[in-house]
Amino acid sequence: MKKLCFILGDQLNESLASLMTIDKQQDLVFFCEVKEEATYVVHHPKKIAFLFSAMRHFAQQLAAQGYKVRYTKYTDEDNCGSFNTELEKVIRAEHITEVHVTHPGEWRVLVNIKQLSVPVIIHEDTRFLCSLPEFDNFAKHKTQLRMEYFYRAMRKQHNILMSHGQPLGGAWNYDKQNRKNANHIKNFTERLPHSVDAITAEVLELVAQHFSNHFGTLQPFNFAVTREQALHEAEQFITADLAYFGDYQDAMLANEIYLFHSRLSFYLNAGLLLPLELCKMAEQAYLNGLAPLNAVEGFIRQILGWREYVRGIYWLYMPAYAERNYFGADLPLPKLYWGGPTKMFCMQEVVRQTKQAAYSHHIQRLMITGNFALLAGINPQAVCDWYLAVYADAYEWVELPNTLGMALYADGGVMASKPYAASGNYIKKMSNFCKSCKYNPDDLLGETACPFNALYWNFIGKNKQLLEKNQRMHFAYVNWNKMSADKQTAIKNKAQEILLGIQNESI
Ligand code: FAD
Ligand code: DLZ
Ligand code: SF4
Repeated sequence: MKKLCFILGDQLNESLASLMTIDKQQDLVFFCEVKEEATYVVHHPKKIAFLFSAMRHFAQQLAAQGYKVRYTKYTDEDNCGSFNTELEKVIRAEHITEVHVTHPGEWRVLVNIKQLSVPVIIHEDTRFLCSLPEFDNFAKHKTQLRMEYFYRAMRKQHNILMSHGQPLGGAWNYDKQNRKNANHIKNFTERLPHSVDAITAEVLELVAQHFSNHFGTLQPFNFAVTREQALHEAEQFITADLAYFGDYQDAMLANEIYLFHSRLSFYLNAGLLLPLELCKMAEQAYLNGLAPLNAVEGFIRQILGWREYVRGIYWLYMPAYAERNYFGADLPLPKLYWGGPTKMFCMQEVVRQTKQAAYSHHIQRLMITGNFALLAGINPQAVCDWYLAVYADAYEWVELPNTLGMALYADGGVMASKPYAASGNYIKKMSNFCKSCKYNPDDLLGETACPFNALYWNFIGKNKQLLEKNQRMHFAYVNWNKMSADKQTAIKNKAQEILLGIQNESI
């Protein structure tokens, strides 16, 4: 019997369960760069370059440890272009009798890989802290799932920020302290430089040649592409930025992409870093007095709570989840998401940052591009394809629940207890964007009124039947119901004018 361990581009870790089951001397490890994966959405060139370079470095590392590694490069002449065609080729050539793979991160890949001509053994992805059966068990018999209760159970189970069975500091969550804007802050940590070695240089040339038609700029390229480099990124975050992570988690600034965010999602999701080690590093920083509890708890909640929770939701509800469209939203994705002209400074700036860095921090994804798509009624599947393409940390297991569920409420409340809908006032409070904008965030109906305002109230009015009974929407409907019929009509007309303007690129 000869086994093949197939390692996907987002599984670059030595602890993989599928690697543990093979015999180094006899069995094969296989990686492949294929057109189907690189083009099923128009991935950002930085995302493709990061993954191909990280895959090649990891393959080299395994070969140096004595594994028998076979690697198909994107430009190999006989590259068949998809996972399964490449796998069948190796199965035939190497007389493989069994394929071992760690649970893929996307439904579509899981379904396809089971079609191979030899038995396929799917191993649990032990990088995650909550296994899929454990999540099913958490979800069983509950009428409504909420992240907060899942998170508390995870804190207890993994004994993180706990003392004698109680949360450190006496509370589970310090989110109320984490809502400051950062308009007064001028200095942020300089990014670590990562040198471009021969492997990365070859990949950059390949990506420039084959993917220049994809949205996004390839250069400058400064991603960590090995575990060692990713660990340096993590250490830099813990020592320089973690202390401020909580306070400024929701703040947004023009020309400042990262603020105090960790920018570690690329490395976590690709396998270069592990979630538990990051939680432990953050906990230790608190115990050493390097960062306050609100910051450390906030950071740990994202990883131990949200990240594990969205994965559980994805696998619990797929494949039907991807089709959900609670509001029946059907507007095509406007060109401004691909850098088309817009006078809305916030949208222009977030799309610009995204194009440059293949990154945008959580609040920008949720409250700018996500909020706008929700209010304008853009088709959820089109929005999800955009998020999957443009962010270098995007894989469907994490992108879909965040976009379709959290940002668009298209799942009708599985992920979020209410839609994250907001008017221009929120953006004015949490960013410095409005100061550079042609629109006025305090105006609802005038010529220069912020488009988010009429779209927000139009969304509230239009979806009254679906949302009014939600307790958390109470104040919005008290205010909507207080408005005169004339004002409500004026809002609807203004929103129609804006929606038309979005299509003809005059907004
Ligand atoms: P930090 O703010 O420093 O947070 C620390 C870590 O916590 C992140 O690295 C990430 O691993 C984890 N995390 C934080 N929030 C979430 C969350 N909501 N879900 C899962 N993990 C979380 N995250 C992705 O990794 N891939 C995606 O494709 C993705 N798509 C998103 C789409 C939308 C519409 C929204 C609202 C959020 C999305 N997120 C996604 C979650 C979040 O925005 C990113 O994880 C975060 O911005 C990554 O930057 P960071 O590493 O600096 O995170
Ligand atoms: C995102 C991506 C891209 C662009 N290319 C490849 C590839 O050529 N080979 C590969 O193994 N993985 C790639 N990936 C990551 C996969 O899309 C990801 O592993 C699956 O979607 C499962 O999450
Ligand atoms: Fe965005 Fe409105 Fe502020 Fe302009 S005024 S930046 S459109 S929120």
